[in-house]
Amino acid sequence: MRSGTIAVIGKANAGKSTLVNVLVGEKVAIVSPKPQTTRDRILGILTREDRQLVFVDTPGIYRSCNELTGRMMRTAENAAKEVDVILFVHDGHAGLREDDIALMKRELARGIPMLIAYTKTDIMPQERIPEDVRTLYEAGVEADVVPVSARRGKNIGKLEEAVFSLLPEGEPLFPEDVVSDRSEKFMIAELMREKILLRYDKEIPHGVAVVVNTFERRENGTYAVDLDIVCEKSNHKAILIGKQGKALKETASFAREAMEKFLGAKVFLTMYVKVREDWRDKANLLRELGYGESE
Ligand SMILES: Nc1nc2c(ncn2[C@@H]2O[C@H](COP(=O)(O)OP(=O)(O)OP(=O)(O)O)[C@@H](O)[C@H]2O)c(=O)[nH]1
Ligand SMILES: [Mg+2]
Repeated sequence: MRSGTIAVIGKANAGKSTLVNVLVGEKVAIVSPKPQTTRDRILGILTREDRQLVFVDTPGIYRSCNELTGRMMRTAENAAKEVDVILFVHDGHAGLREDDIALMKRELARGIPMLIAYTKTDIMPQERIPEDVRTLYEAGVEADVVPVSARRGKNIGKLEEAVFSLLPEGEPLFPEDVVSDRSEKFMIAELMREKILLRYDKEIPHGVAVVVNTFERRENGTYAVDLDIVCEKSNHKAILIGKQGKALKETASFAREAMEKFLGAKVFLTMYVKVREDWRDKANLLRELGYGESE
């Protein structure tokens, strides 16, 4: 039996959460086309007869511009300590730049076995893959590169085997039926945030926090969910709600569908939009909204 933890790190929007979801085979982390989707460290756990791979999904590496992103960077930084393997996710489609190479070298310097998942190969010219692998080799990035497409499920088994081969012998850390360390209530809040990320632009989704006030399973098997959508400016509130509440109604309907799929039961969803002026820059509000400093 081999078991261990794998820090999944890389630039914002590289495709880390998508990759963790396909490796685990279940949705444990939300995904969106916008950078800074993941705000917390989330464990995604894959267990087979001979192995347990505990993936640590992290917020993407991004230039921090407020208290929230500062905390996100520290979360990513801390997650890469004391793991067995670092899985560096590189967005092949975005191109290989000097700063990508510098980031990879910085991670290699930790002295932890590292693999590079070169992802999004489904949307890029195939001849660029060996070219980039050669560039990495010539730049002295001493890590195996596994080209994958998380979206098409290509080479995922190969990536799993490459990770597996780097893990130490050991007993599982989690029961075999557990796929995440996060509660259903956490995922409900995240699914709401995912649909907001998809629906709204610019600063609006980045300035939203979702707080679940009620999450109850009723006797008939349905769920009652009541949540607050907290934004940072009153004009954001107006945009979130939209003309005659249309934007919010549509977003809520997508979120409810996703929640029902996740819980496998009918959901009754109610919500309020609240304003907490500039909450992303206020440590006390960050704590109140569930973004307190992690360990
Ligand atoms: N075509 C293609 N798109 C992908 C692939 N993997 C991820 N994406 C897309 O890339 C975008 C970002 O994916 P995420 O998984 O949220 O990226 P992330 O690295 O977790 O992003 P942050 O949490 O913001 O740091 C989404 O629109 C995904 O659908 C892939 O293999 N192929
Ligand atoms: Mg993510």
